[in-house]
Amino acid sequence: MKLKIAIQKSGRLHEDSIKLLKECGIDINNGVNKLKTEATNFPLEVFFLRDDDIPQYIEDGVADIGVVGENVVLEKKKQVRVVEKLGFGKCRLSMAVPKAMDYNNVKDLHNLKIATSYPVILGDFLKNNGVTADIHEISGSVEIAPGIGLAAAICDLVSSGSTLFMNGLKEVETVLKSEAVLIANEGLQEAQQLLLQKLLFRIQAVRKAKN
Ligand code: PRT
Ligand code: ZN
Repeated sequence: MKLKIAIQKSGRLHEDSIKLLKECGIDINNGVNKLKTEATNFPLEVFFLRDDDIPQYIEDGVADIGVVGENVVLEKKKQVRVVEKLGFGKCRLSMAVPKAMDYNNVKDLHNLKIATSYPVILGDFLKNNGVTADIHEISGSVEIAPGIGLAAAICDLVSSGSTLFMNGLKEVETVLKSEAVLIANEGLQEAQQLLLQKLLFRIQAVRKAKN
């Protein structure tokens, strides 16, 4: 019996996800271009996937647990349990507008065309603020949208803020603060649940030692 974990194949969360397992004393053969591998000293199978696909795989039970940004969990709205915050991959989902725009509050977004890769979270945010706007979903390079006349504002992930700055944009609202989280299937079998507890115990010890 093994616990199956899904982590990002490549990208911002990949290294830290592997590092977390290492710090938990779990050795994995991390071959390049592999889709899955196994831990040598813990009953763990590791799947390497695109982050966007991870919530679905967990909901379907293809993997038992996964590491993914809270932003992705909230956008995908899958039936998964958020087990633990992991303290890396920190960023925020923010609204940004051209530097020259006279922006006072969220009502200034009314009737604007807003580009984002997070239409669900943005839709909820606008609704909660009583704002109607035209959400334009694009999958990447959101920050260039205002510059090429595709949208008047954007809603995108920010960490240092330098990408916004380089594109002549200013951050005007924080929609969501996010970090990597451990998620789990909602109907884990008892054996998997016990393995998750064991892993979680190690994760918490590692995190405590860092604080
Ligand atoms: O290939 P795959 O689909 O798996 O990866 P991806 O390209 O969709 O995601 P990836 O690797 O870019 O990000 C994975 C996760 O890392 C995100 O879902 C977030 O939870 C988290 N994260 C943390 C970030 C950032 N920081 C971040 N800065 N994700 C994206 N960014 C982008 C941001 O959108 C901006 O365009 O990085 C750019 C630079 O940010 P600044 O503010 O530092 O300039
Ligand atoms: Zn992705």
